[in-house]
Amino acid sequence: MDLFDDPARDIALGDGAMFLGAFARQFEAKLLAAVDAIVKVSPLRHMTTPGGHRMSVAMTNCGRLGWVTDRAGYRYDPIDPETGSAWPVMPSLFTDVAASAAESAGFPGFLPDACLINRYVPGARLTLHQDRNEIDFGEPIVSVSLGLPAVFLWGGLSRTDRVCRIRLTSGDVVVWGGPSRLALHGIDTLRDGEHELTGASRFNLTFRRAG
Ligand code: MD3
Ligand code: FE
Repeated sequence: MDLFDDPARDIALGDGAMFLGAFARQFEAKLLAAVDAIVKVSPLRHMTTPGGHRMSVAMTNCGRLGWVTDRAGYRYDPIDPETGSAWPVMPSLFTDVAASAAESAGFPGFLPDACLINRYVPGARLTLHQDRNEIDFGEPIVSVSLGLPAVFLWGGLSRTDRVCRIRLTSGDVVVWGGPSRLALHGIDTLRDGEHELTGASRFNLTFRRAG
């Protein structure tokens, strides 16, 4: 049996990167209800990269800071540029799930101030990149997958490293800290499918200490 097919399993993916299989499975419905409430205030939108490309992933944020991109660059901003107001407050369930996942992976005391909400529909993808807009690379990043499965691309620290493919399903959590914090990563083109809670879509919550 493939290790990744076991529904509840923790696997070290790399130095500081920990896969917590099904860690958030019991909170799926509540997490998605909170996402629904957030997108009513700060809607999902397709942002533009500094190079002028429209992202296939639709995004919004909650928490004190939100990740945004436009022709001027990538950054964290306390104001949603679409609404002109602060991002919705981060629900305590989000903070609690992120902090307990981080602690399970060996990073106690994680207190996220930014949650990026990504929505993928079939055909959407996220090309290999590094996350380097945060102030302190010593802080881990926690990601929670919800809805349709996706293939996560895990590229190592150099563009010449080979890329591993890891299937992420609803409720899976991955914590990226230590040397893995600056690894290249992405999401392969989402395949068609139907999930009982999200229909033909996948959500990813990415928790960060951004500023
Ligand atoms: C590995 N999101 O928003 S989460 C992103 O599923 C992003 O939406 C993907 O990459 C998604 O920037 C992947 C997993 C993830 C997030 C941050 C990382 C993996 C990471 C930072 C360093 C290494
Ligand atoms: Fe990323």
